[in-house]
Amino acid sequence: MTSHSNGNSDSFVKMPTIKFTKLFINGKFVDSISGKTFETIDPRTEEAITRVAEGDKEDIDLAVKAAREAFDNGPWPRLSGFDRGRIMMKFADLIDEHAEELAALDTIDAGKLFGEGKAGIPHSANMLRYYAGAADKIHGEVLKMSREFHAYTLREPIGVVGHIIPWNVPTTMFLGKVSPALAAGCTMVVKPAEQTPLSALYYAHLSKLAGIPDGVLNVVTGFGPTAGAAISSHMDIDAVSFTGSTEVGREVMQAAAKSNLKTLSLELGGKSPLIIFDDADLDKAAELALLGILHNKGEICVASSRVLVQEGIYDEFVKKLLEKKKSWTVGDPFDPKVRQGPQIDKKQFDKILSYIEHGKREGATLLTGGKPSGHNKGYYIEPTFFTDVKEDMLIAKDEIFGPVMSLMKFKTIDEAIKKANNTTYGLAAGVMTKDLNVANTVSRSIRAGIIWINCYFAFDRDVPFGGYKMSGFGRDFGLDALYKYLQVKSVVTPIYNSPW
Ligand code: TXE
Repeated sequence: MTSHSNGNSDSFVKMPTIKFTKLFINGKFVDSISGKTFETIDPRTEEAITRVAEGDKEDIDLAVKAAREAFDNGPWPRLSGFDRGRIMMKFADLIDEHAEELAALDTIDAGKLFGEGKAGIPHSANMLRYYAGAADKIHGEVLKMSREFHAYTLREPIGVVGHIIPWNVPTTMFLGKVSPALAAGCTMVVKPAEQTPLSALYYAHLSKLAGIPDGVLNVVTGFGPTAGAAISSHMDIDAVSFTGSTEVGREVMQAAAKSNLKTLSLELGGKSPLIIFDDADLDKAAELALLGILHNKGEICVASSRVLVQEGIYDEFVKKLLEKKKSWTVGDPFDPKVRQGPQIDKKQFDKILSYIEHGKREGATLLTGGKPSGHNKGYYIEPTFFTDVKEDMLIAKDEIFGPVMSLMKFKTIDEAIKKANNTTYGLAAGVMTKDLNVANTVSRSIRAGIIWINCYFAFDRDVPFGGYKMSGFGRDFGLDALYKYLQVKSVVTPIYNSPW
């Protein structure tokens, strides 16, 4: 890495050297068949970092061919789970060794906080270790059937997997999808988001160094409607794991249905409620509400974008929230003092600002923020909080995917539950109260894939994560994610003259 100032602020940035910009197919970095490339933009400066190979349908075909060959005839699915696990452990160690460089790539490509990435990437590498430990514990069952027959089940890798991933947390997404599929013995094609191709290509390089055989893990950079769509409609891909918008999730599902009925898991958007009751620890509640919407600049599917506060503490809570916001700094994500970097790109920046304008027009009260955060360059937006938000306002219904909080008041637990469930989404929810009964009642009543009681963003690799309702189906993380890359085969055999 080379160090220099970015000229945009007084912070000192560590620019990574860009080493990998080509498609990774069958263990080699190659140009796209068309020879086309596209720019990847630094959201801090709005300038191109580099050009990356633009994969299209023909490149996806090549990558799938390599993955199919590696699955049908290669060693990876045939290795013992233990040996697959050893290679995955090596991959994880290499990631640890390169954490700083990888974190810097996610900072320039996605605007992620460098300090958080440096600490978080080894944590994400543990995903590989977690599933490596599970790789030799993939068992079927023995079934007694009847006196004349007995049966057992095998859990077999599902085959060639397509991972279509978004830009908001490039490393977590890459490792979260790839790790369980590798442990299961699958081979795969990953299409990173066009906004964030750089760390994915670096992970591909490290996978090769770790000893993952050629063809097992392919990375094709490119755009959604071309390379992405070629994955969802491919006749030789057995399963797709997609994270992204609900609209594209729907298209992926249609393409899967129209092609080979591949199995799917879809992790889509959210409009998650954080419910704060009168008896909650107010300080902590304000802290979590702030973090819940501003972490990763609100570009996080589980962001607590709807904060429901019980009327008895509402005014005091709002005061605390504003107090805490004072120490929240927006700026260059390499600067260790900064808590919030730039939005991913111009499209997202404009989308967020247009929702803010909508909120004002719809009659919500702008408590703070509401505009770009005054940097000369870069897609920076002020933390924005609205009060007097009504359930039917667009800012209370749509996923904004930015630092925009909608505050609402409630009187009773029933009203809180009703409001919390008044969404087409169902990804996450938080509840803050000292009353265990209230916490448990709310947890059971809310239709969402993860409920946090007196905490928020408490994720770990062993906790399954995914949506209810239009937030999708299927789970990432935990053993549930491993099982989605496995399929069950029942084997039946006769027993002659059994006395039992
Ligand atoms: O998502 P897309 P975008 C939400 C969030 C955000 C909105 C739009 O609200 O503002 O979606 O973001 C690939 N066939 N989330 O436009 O388009 C694409 O190349 C196959 C929530 O970036 O869904 C990328 O790799 N693939 C979300 C991936 O899909 C296609 C995270 C996601 O891009 C495709 C991101 C197609 N036709 C956005 N079109 C979350 N759940 O965390 C695009 N892609």
